[in-house]
Amino acid sequence: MRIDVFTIFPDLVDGFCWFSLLGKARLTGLVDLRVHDLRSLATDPHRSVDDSPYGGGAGMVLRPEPVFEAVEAAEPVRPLLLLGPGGVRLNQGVAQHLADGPGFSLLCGRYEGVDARVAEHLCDGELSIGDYVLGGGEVAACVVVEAVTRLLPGVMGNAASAGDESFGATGLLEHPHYTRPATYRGHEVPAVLRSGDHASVARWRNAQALLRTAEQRPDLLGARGGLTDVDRRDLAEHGLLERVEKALAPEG
Ligand code: JF5
Repeated sequence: MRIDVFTIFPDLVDGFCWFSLLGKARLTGLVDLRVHDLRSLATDPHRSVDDSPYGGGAGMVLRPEPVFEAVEAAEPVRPLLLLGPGGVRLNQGVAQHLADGPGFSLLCGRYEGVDARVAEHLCDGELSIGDYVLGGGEVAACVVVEAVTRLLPGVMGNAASAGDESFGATGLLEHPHYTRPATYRGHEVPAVLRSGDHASVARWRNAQALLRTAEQRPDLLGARGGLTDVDRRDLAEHGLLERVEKALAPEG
């Protein structure tokens, strides 16, 4: 998959994206990530990329020329998405949609904003990572690149992991995980996980995932269509059905 990122801080994005499984995927050629410096084509002595806003006001605006020229020189893979709080909200579905395609590109805004002609006449859409304001789109770009590339076949170490986890096939938060030691500072690993009974472990994990989701993110259980008969059975087996139904009641 090819991904192009346009930014005035290319080292920030490129550096982040050399770590861990994403860095490995770049080394093996699975991910062709190209980070472009918006200043690279600026010819003026100060290589400026910003200017004061028409109409007045505080702060600076990213100028159209360096952005249009950098994008046209790179011929990036489309869609080209502008990062900013006004865009379509990134979620697991949006990440999967981008992972299913041939690639995409990201433009990192900075300053008080980007000249509106960039969004209107150069970009294909806008993408947000959440309802808060960042100093620039670089960290948001890293979030998008990581969320998408880890879904690509062959990028994650364990092929089963991507589907098992939170927001995967189940639409639930994950069950809790444990590793050695069996007792740490007096806190024990649940006995069922050490029983060797895989069917019991699966029912316990489903009950735990349902409990966590009902208490922390009841909206996710609603979106999934509530509890199934199997869910009720697994919860009842562990004495958790009443607690989960209480958490899902209209008053919360
Ligand atoms: C940005 C001007 C873009 O702040 C963000 C952002 C928030 N959620 N998703 C992205 O982007 C950076 C800063 C200033 C435009």
